[in-house]
Amino acid sequence: MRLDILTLFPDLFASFLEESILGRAIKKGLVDIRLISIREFAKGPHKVTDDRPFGGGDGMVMKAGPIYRALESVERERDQTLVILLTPQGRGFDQPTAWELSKREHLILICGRYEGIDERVRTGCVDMELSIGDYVLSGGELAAMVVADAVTRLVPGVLGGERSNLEDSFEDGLLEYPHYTRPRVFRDQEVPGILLSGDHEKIRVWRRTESLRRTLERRPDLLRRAKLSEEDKRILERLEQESAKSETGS
Ligand code: 6GU
Repeated sequence: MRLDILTLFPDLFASFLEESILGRAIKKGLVDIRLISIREFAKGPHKVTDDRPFGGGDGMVMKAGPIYRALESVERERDQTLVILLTPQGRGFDQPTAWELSKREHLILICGRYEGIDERVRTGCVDMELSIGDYVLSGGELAAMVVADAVTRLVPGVLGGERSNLEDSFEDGLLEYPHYTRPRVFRDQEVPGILLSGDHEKIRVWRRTESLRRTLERRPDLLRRAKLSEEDKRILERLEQESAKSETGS
């Protein structure tokens, strides 16, 4: 997969791209990530990339010209290139969207600054607008890293022999069960006995139960969309009865 990131702050990406899973994926040649500095496509001795808004008001607006020229400098894969603008006004980025994007050969991510970007960037060259949540970031750079990370780990081969991404939270629409490693007792807190029992079937049921319990307690909204088996539904019924009981104090 090819990923081109258009930004005013390319240096922000350096350590992110070197570290861990993404860094290895780049070294293995599974993903090719390039940073394009929008400023290099600005004109004049001062390389100005923003200007005052028509109609007046506070704040500056990113000019369309440098972004258009930066985009035109990126070679496209026919029918496979998707141009994405990171903006709080975009559609919410989630795991199904990450899967959808992971199937493309080429993504171009444009990092806008929060205050604004000339509307003609949206209307003239953007295929999709994405937001990573309902809060304000000063620029799209952190959002671009979030999207790059979530998408590239779904590219075949990137996760290698590690746990499959199908086990992750959100892949089946549930939160993950609790994890433990050595030591068995840590500051008076013990690992649940079942995990030491060696009984794989019991461990599987325990994990599924805890996964469902967490989702029920913390993100009941996810349960409505989750893929639930008949076993899951039985477990959930029991968990709901338990919590009803503890609420009435009986
Ligand atoms: Cl994509 N950009 C900015 N500036 N703020 C955000 C965002 C994006 N997503 C959530 N907040």
